[in-house]
Amino acid sequence: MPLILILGDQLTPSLSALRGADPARDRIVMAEVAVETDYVPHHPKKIALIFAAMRKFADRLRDAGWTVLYTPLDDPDNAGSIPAELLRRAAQTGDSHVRATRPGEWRLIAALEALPLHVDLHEDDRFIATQAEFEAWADGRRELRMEFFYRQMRRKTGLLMDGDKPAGGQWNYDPDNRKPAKPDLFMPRPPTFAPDATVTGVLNLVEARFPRNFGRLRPFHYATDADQAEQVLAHFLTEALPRFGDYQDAMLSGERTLYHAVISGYMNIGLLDPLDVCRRAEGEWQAGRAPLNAVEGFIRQILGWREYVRGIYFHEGPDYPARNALGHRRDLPPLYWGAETRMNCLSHAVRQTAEDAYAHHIQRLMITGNFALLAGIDPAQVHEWYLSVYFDAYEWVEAPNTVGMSQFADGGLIASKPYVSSGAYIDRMSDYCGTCAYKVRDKTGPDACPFNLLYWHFLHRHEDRFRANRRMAPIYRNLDRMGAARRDRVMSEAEAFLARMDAGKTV
Ligand code: FAD
Ligand code: DLZ
Ligand code: SF4
Repeated sequence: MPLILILGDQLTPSLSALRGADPARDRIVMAEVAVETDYVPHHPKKIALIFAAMRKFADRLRDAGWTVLYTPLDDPDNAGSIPAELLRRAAQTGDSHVRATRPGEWRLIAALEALPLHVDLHEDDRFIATQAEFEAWADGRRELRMEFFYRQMRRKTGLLMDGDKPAGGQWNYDPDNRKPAKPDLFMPRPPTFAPDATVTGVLNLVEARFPRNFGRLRPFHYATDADQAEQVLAHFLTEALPRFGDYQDAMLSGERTLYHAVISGYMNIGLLDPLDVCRRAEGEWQAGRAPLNAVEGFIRQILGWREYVRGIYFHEGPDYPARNALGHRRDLPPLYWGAETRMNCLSHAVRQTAEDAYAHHIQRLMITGNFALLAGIDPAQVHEWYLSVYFDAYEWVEAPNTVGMSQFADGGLIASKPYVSSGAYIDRMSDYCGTCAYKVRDKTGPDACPFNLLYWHFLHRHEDRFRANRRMAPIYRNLDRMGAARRDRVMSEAEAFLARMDAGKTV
């Protein structure tokens, strides 16, 4: 009789580990454990979301006739880790077989494989591509670009396909999707959910156990079961999807979610099915309720990026999160953990992250990620920050996005050029600069926007690597045009800024 392990991000009734199992015979093991809560200092909202969703899923399994051996975090017998809980349950029940769906993190896979029990790991087929499919696609390719993997996934699923051609004649409508947003009275807001008894119990536990973790626990109104997650999705499809494309890269101080779906946290723990989400979005286009540029852009994030980064994580192996191709060594400054900063864009992104455990993609990539890359922060510390603070952060998806896409620490495996920008891009795409203590138009001087100084500092210090990059040639031509005296001034002001930051001064 096997024990069936279900992890906190595997809350799906059709999970491969459950398939073929017998509720009358087999027992399910679920556990809230310190090793998982403490391997990075997760945001309290993230821990609360996982625990509440685990408890509700366990109830649902019990209603369906399963025996669930569930260990809450404050159970005096809690053995503290997933392997230790499995050993404890094995000793209790006399079972020495474990069936599990492959975890989304090398660390936990290794821990399960090291158990002195017979462990069967089943493929996590909640993803649209199998790892074998990704490996076959990657095999022999010089470059592993998302765009080509995405086209293969379009062909495989038939999503937005017109026979063997992309619907509308183009694979990618991104050139249409770069508009800044204006505040709008009718901006959609994702549905919120008042805590029920289960959620309240979890909130009290998390409050007592994680008082020092970065981030605000309350108010908490995320969805914590599949029905609620479905309401969030349904609301997004009707209210926000039609404008998702147009404003995908926009940032506004007063609007934290804009036209984004805020569903990653639910998809990543199994409350929503990615293929179903894509088909539902396609249906909106087919019904004439959402334009193709929006629907294609949205589907690409899930069918393309989400599947691709998972493929990369498992293709590259356990050392991937530790890569540091640019040799960046600076410590993550305290402003990432909420210390004061005069940079309005960073202040907004970090405050929102502390309050919501959510920031949308462009805030993650072009504000917090951009600054860390420009400032030369150790990518391992950046990785730990992102893995800790977002409600959707699991290593298989977070590490490729942070280490690869955002910090270029994989040497350009995911990104063909680094995602860096000066203040001008942030000014164009947001309303942050108008009320900032720094002046976005100042390139040097006491009020110069730090993104302006650090942008050139980054390009200058990594000239050997990037000057030959065809896509960066125009940028290096601008650096050349700057002239030696001006360039030296920018570099010394950038150095002075970094020295102040390293000394713990407010920057
Ligand atoms: P929307 O903008 O509405 O997009 C819809 C869905 O597409 C998302 O729910 C998500 O599932 C998927 N998606 C979009 N972009 C990506 C991407 N680059 N990679 C994978 N899936 C994507 N996403 C996570 O799920 N977990 C993470 O830990 C995570 N860490 C990130 C770290 C950095 C540095 C960056 C730049 C991006 C990260 N992302 C991560 C990707 C992306 O920012 C989030 O998926 C997105 O912001 C989630 O919000 P949403 O549901 O409103 O997304
Ligand atoms: C992230 C997380 C946390 C905070 N806590 C638990 C837990 O107590 N029990 C559990 O089964 N899973 C938890 N998780 C999710 C795991 O860390 C996740 O399964 C791995 O990181 C693999 O993606
Ligand atoms: Fe950010 Fe610079 Fe704009 Fe200030 S001026 S908000 S630091 S980009």
